[in-house]
This record gives sequence, C-alpha cells and structure tokens, in this order.
Amino acid sequence: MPDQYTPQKSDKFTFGLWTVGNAGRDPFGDPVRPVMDPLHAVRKLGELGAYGVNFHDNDLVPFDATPQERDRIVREFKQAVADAGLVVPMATTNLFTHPIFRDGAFTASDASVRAFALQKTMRAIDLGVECGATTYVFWGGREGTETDAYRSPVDAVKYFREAMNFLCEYVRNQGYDLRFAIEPKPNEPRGDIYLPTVGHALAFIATLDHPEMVGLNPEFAHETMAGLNFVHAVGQAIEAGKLFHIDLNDQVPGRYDQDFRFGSENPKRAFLLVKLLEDSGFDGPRHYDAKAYRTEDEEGVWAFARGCMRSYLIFREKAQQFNQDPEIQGIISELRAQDTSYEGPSASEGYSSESAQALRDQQFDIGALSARGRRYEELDQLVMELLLGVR
Ligand code: GCO
Ligand code: MN
Ligand code: MN
Repeated sequence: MPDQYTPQKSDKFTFGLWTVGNAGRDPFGDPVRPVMDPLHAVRKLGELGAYGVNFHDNDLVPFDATPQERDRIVREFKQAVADAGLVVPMATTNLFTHPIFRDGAFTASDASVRAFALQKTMRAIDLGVECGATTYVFWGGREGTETDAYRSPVDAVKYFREAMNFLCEYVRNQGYDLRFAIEPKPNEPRGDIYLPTVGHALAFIATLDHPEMVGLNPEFAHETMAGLNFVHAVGQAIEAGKLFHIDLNDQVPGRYDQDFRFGSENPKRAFLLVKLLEDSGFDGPRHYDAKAYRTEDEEGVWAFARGCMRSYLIFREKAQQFNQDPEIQGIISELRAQDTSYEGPSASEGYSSESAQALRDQQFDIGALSARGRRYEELDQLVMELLLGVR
C-alpha cells in the first residue's frame, strides 16, 4: 500500500545497474541470482518510484561488443529509460574487472595499460553523455597496491593527476556538460587504494588543472571502512563546494565491504547524514550503491531497493520533526544564545593588528567557561527517542 514513505521521482533516488543487478557472487561463493537484464532493472526501478539509473560502461555494453551491438544496446536502453520515466544522472567506467587492470588503470605501472584505461574512459564518457549523464564518477578500485616494493606512491599520484587532467581537457574539447566526481575508498579489492578518503581526494583535486570540474562522490561504507565519520566527510565536502554526488549504503566498521541497505546498521548516523543533506539544501541524486543480502532472490532485491528509499524518507521526516520539536529546539536555542553571547574580538571579524592587540588584552572568565556543561547527553537522548518512535 502506498503511504507517505512511498518514493516519488521528486525525491531523486537513483540506483546503479550493478546494485539491483548484483547476482550475489562473493570471493567464497558463486552467484545466487541470475544476471538481470538492464531493461528489466530499469522497468522495475521506474515502478518503484526511483528517479534515475546509473551504470558502468560494461554494465550495459559488454567489454567485447562490436560497434553495431553497442549502438543497438544503447538505443534499446535509452528507450527503456524514457518509457520508465527515468533519467541517467551519472555514469562511470569499469576499470577493475578485466585482468588487464590487475595492477591498476590510471595508476598502472605499465604505460600501455594507463593509455588503454584512458581510451576506455573516453569511450565510456561518450556513452554516459549520450545517455544524458552530467556527473561522471571515478572510483579507482584497482588504483592501489598489495606491495609498495615496485611502484612509488609518488609516481602513482602523478599518474592519477595526468589522467584526470587529460580527461578534463577531453570533456572541455568535446563541449560536454559534465562534472567529474572522485570516489575514495581505503581498500578492497586492492590491499590499499590511493586517495583512500574524502580528505585525500580533496587535497588531490586542488592540484588539478581544472579543479572546478572535479568534486567528490563520497560513499557511506568507504569512510566507515576507514573508521571515519561519514557525516564529517560529507560536511567537509559540502563546505568545499565539492559534494557532486553521493553513494548511500551501510557498513559495520572493521568488516568486509558490505554495501548493506541504507540505514540498516547505524540508523543514528544515517539520520544525521540525511539531516545534513536536507538542511544543507543538497539537490543532487540520492544514489544507492548497495546490494541485497546474498540470501535473497529477486523479490528480496526489490524489497531491498524499496527499503533503501523508504528509510531515507523516514529519516527525512524525522529530520523535519527534529527541526520542529519544541524540547529539542529549546535546548538548541539555549545553547546558541550562550554560544553567541560573546561580543569581544575574535577570528570571525578577520585579522587586523588592532583586533590582534584587542584579543591579546581581552579578559576571559576561565573558571565560568570551563564549568559550563553542553547538554549533549540530553540532546542525543532526545534524538534516540525520536528515532525509536516514542516522540
Ligand atoms: C565499490 C564501489 C563501486 C563504485 C562504482 C561506481 O565499493 O565497489 O563503491 O560500487 O561506486 O564503481 O563508481
Ligand atoms: Mn563501495
Ligand atoms: Mn560506490
């Protein structure tokens, strides 16, 4: 039965073909579900209320397809996307499955592999743009090492930069309306991956020839695998104007790359993330890069997809309740009043020799300031009670 948590296109939920199409293969076990026809995935996603669908080049067009096969596949796919009322906001390249990428793609030690990776990416960019994508994701799954005995990590970063600079120029020359989003991940499938976190990627982007074209596609599971706080990572990306796209899922720290249904493991963190996205006015797609448990059949896959979207909408409603709850807002207003009562010289006014001198001379009531409690226990408990449904 449809209810207020049934997704609408305007909620902008998207899925990768590889997510709902995941057949449940893992390092220890064979696939448990048949390969899903992309056209079927598109139809089902449309029915479920999703807004869009994303793909890697080879989710759609097999690695060894002829140009004629490619054109037919793309024609049929575009028709199915249009029929389902969907869009393709994002596309990406598979630079990790084929054995040629065993030692990386843009950062491979072998110059011919690096060149092939660029060729494959230019073709995949053309494909993405042809389908309407305006964001192009770079997840460097194989860009890393198990041993650093040969390739220097200094060279690896230089190779990565060369590739990004080259592809930015390609997009400019083609006149494409396309932005790049780097997706950091600390490990898996490589022992260690270069640009492992949002912070590393932000620092790298600043060194590119066209930093304005390149932002981030942070993923909940990836920062969590690194033991980091995803909400902080997204916050820093937003503050830098670099949140170009986002991969939503869930993950327990210290485990394998789980890609669980959004909100299923750490609902409080998921809630705070949704609140951040909504409060900040982020208007990009809410993309699920997650997969159904390996226990599931196709029905389970659609239950999983519905669950991802439903939980987001429930968290969004909870965020609205948080912003309207008199007790919660009462605590926040009291804290704010106290936090903003200082009227002396500070960094917010900017630096001048006068303000520096004034700050040197400023007297503080250290005893009173040190004794103030923050009421975060009360506030956090109210968040918990909101989430547990007793408010
Ligand atoms: C992973 C990654 C990928 C990327 C995808 C799109 O851990 O496997 O998250 O799913 O997001 O390749 O770039
Ligand atoms: Mn991932
Ligand atoms: Mn991802």
